[in-house]
Amino acid sequence: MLEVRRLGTHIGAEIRGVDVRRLDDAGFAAIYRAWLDASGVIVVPDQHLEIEQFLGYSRRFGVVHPHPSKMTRHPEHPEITLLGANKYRADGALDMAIYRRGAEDWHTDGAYDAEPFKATQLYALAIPSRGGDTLFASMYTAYDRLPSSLKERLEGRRGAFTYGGRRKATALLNAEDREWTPVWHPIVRAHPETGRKALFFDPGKIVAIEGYEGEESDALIDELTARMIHPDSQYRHAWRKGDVVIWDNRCAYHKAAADYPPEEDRIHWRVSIKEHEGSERA
Ligand SMILES: O=C(O)CCC(=O)C(=O)O
Ligand SMILES: [Fe+2]
Repeated sequence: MLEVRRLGTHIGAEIRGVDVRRLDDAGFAAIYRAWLDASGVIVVPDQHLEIEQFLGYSRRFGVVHPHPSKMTRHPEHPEITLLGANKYRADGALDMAIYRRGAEDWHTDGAYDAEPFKATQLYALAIPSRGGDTLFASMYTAYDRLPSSLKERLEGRRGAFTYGGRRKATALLNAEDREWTPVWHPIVRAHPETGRKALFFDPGKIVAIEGYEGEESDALIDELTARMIHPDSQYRHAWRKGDVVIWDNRCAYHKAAADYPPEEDRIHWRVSIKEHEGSERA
């Protein structure tokens, strides 16, 4: 029997009693409902997946797309990104872009794309003896708790986003893929399935907020950065081998802790999932 247990107060649920390789439509519908109800973070522990089974389960959530970082793609399955693989360079130095991937800022995945990723899903292949958690926080709570004057200032405004943002952090991209034309998204977005408003913001990818010039835009970005996360809006996931975790980039922020012993392995298969077939760069 499928069991759903809440994790954080505002975000996260764990599903027990399922094997995602053998899930009928009613079972998947229950998981999907729990996912929407849990602000978009679902943990399914103790799975034993081959790569095609992970892809097959991921495709039930939407359309699986290759990530723009070509150098971290699985050599035979471009839709799979390998997290944490090849983190030592040939000269023995730790590649910080790989080790600290996803750890610089709280973020949502794919804001740089005309159609940001609906979801991201990870499957844990190797987990270090300590550290290496992933933190999640609700974008619904972030929006709900903005002062009403700020909500008014943001209503209808769009942000411009690129892959590397203002820092131009593009180390995981091939040289020919590093130039990005900004794309525009509303900063306050109603979730297309739940209808709830969420703060769609990413300090590492936003370059400007529409209607504000230079310093004013930067000041507003700093204010939103300070207001996007609340201690009680979070769930911190401590990984176990075999965990499948999916998050909804339309209502959940995340961040890697990147604090594990670098000489140990922390490896995941990762997929980016969209709502639609897209024509974005891949
Ligand atoms: O490795 C992690 O914990 C998450 C990294 C990340 O930000 C991502 O995969 O999008
Ligand atoms: Fe991420």
